[in-house]
Amino acid sequence: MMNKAVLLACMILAGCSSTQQFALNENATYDKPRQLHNFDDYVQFLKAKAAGQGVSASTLNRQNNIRYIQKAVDLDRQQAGRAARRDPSKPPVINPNGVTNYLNRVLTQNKVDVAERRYWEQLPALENASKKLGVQKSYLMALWGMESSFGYYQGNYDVLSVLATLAFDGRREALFSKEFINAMKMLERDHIQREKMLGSWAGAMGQTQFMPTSYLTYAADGNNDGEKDIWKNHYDVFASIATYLSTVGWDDKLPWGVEVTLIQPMDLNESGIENNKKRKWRDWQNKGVALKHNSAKELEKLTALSSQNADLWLVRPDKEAGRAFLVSNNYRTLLNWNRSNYFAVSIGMFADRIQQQVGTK
Ligand SMILES: [Ca+2]
Repeated sequence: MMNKAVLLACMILAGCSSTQQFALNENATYDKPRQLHNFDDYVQFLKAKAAGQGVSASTLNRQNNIRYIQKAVDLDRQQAGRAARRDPSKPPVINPNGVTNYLNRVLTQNKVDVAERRYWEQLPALENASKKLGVQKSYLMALWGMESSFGYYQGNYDVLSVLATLAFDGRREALFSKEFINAMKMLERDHIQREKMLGSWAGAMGQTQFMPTSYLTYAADGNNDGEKDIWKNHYDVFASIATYLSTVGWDDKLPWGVEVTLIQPMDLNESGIENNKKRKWRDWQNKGVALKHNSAKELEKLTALSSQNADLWLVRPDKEAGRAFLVSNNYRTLLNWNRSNYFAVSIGMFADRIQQQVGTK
């Protein structure tokens, strides 16, 4: 917004020391070369943008030792490289076992066993969040287990440093500079102290692995002590996960979905989670969609979906040759958390297995 334009608290550039802040508009761009000797200067540029969004000079000046973390750039490029490596002139190679391979890797029996133990340990905190916010306990467990291995892996990178580094690197500058500014807002509001503000190489924090923007939007105080502690307090961890899901549309009367089989060929265009592709169970059934497994558990889920007259979408992550799923809006909610079909299917199946193993929702 131009009327909130550049506001110079320090008018005479020659007189600016590093301890004085000037504020920059959110659309300001950095025009010096992205070379390591300019990194500290770039950090000042990001701080000036944070000042433009109301972060105080005292908060900004207290954040020293924001360092360039080469490892974060390497990991980010590795991730981008995997997506870009294929020859763009050739059609993408689809692995019909993509979902299965992914599930074999992330959803092991050991993980389900650990989830069962943790479930009983954390029952009061799970109950609290589940009842107050309307998300089944098994899904809170599944997200907690996948995101941080039940709180065990939270990452120990200095969050301001990795966010500044990834913004400076430039591949996703808009995203990471916004996260840097929101991390500064977290410090300004005293949600966390700098030395404890640790996270993954991409800046995801705590047992929920929230980015700063998600923290500011969805973190919740589950034990009513005035703090939203996603790092150490399980009441806050589960309340935060549940607040995220319920805010983006979770319905605890519905399961995520069921695995299906197509008894007659269906055009790939019928699948997808766009609004205009939703149908009721009867319509899908008439088009040749059937339950893949006729177990009591799958029948119970299908009954919940059909008796609620839920909108359902057909999802085929590995295209024609791969597995197919009929999913509720809850699945779309999981995609809001992480835009990967593999991830969303793994959370749904993990929740099902947790529920089955503990014998209760
Ligand atoms: Ca709390």
